[in-house]
Amino acid sequence: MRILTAGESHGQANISILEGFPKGVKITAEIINQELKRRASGPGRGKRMSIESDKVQILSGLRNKITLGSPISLLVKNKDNTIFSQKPDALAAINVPRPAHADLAGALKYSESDVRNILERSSARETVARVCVGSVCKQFLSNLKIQVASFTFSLGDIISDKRPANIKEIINKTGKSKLNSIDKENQMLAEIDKTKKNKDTLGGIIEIWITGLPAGLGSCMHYDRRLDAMLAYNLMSIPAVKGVEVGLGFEYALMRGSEAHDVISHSKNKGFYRKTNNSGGIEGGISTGEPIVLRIAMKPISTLAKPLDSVNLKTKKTDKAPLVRSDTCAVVACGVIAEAMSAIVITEAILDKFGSDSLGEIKNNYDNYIKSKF
Ligand code: EPS
Repeated sequence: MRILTAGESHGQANISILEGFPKGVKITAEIINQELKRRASGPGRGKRMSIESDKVQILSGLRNKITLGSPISLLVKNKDNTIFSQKPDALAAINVPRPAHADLAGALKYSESDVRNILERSSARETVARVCVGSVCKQFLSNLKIQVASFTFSLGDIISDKRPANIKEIINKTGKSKLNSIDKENQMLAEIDKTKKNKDTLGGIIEIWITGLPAGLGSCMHYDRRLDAMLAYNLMSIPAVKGVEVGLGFEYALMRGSEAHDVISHSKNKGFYRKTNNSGGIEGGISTGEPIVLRIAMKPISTLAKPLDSVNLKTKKTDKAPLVRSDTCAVVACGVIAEAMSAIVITEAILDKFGSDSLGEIKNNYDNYIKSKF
C-alpha cells in the first residue's frame, strides 16, 4: 500500500491517496465522517474546530460503495481557507518562531523568514487526511474482526489506575466519555479548565489496543519488517508525540526476566496463548495473537495563550512568540489519529501476509492459515 497526503492548514483542502488497497471492500463515507467528528471533538480544542465541520468526499476508487482496487482519493475541504495557490492572500508575515513547533527548525532548513510558509504544512490539521485513510483501513480490518481502540491513560499528571479487561470495556467506557477516558474523567476535565484559565496547555498519554489479530504478522527476518518497529515509526510521526511504548515499555527494563516474560501455554480451544501480555502482543517483531497494547506520549500543545520567549528571525532580537489561537489540549484527537495510524500499519501487515488483490482472496488465505495453525 502507498499513501500520500497533501494540503496546507489554511489551504483549500486536505487530500489523501491510498494506492494498493484491495478490491471488494465496502467503504462508507459516513463512517469516515464519524471518525473526523471524533478527531475534532474533546474538551480543550480551540476555535478552529468550531469553524470546521470536516466531511469527506470520496473522489475515486469505489463503485457503489465497494473498492475497485484502483487508487482511492479522499478530500476534505477547509472552511477556513485563507491561502491560495494562484493569488496573494491577506496574511501578514510571521517572523517570530513559536517554541516547540516546527517553526524555527523549518525556517532554518528551508531558508525562510516568514514562518507561515512552514507552519501551514507542519500544522496538525494534516491529520485530517490520515484519519480518512485510517478509517478506510479500519473498515477493511472489521471484515477480519480486527478492532482498534484507544483511551486517555493520562492527562497532564492525572493518571488512570484502572486496567481494562478487554477492548469491549475500552469501547463501552470511552463511548460514554467526553475525554476518551475509562476513569478519572472529572479530574481530567477540571485539569483542562484550570489550565485554560492559566493560559497554559496540556499533553497526555494514550493507550492503544488492537485485537482479533492472528499470530504471525510482521517479521523477525529484517529490521524494517518488524511489526513493533512499523507501529512505533508511524505513531511517532503524529505531531506532538515524543514517546512510544510497546507492552510494558520502559517499565520492562526495571524487571527481572523471570517476573517479566509471558510464559507460553496451550489449550485445545485457545491454541497457544499467554496468561500475561507484558510484551504487548509482539515478540521478535511478530504478532503473538494476544492483543497489541501500545502507549504514546503527547507533549503539551506548543502554542500558548501566554506566549513564550523567542527571537525575531529578521532583527535577531528577543521577542514573544506570536499570539495565535490554539488548543489547550488535543489528547482526544491524538487518540483518534493513533488509532488511524495503527489501523494503517496492521492493514499493511495483513496485505503482506495474506495477499492484497481482493478481499475474497485475503479472507480465503486468512481462513486457511488459521485452520492450519490452530
Ligand atoms: C488543527 C488545526 C489548527 C490548529 C491545530 C490543529 O488550526 P488553526 O491553526 O487554524 O487554529 O488548531 O494545530 C496545531 C495545534 C498545530 O500546532 O498545528 C486541526 O485541525 O487539528
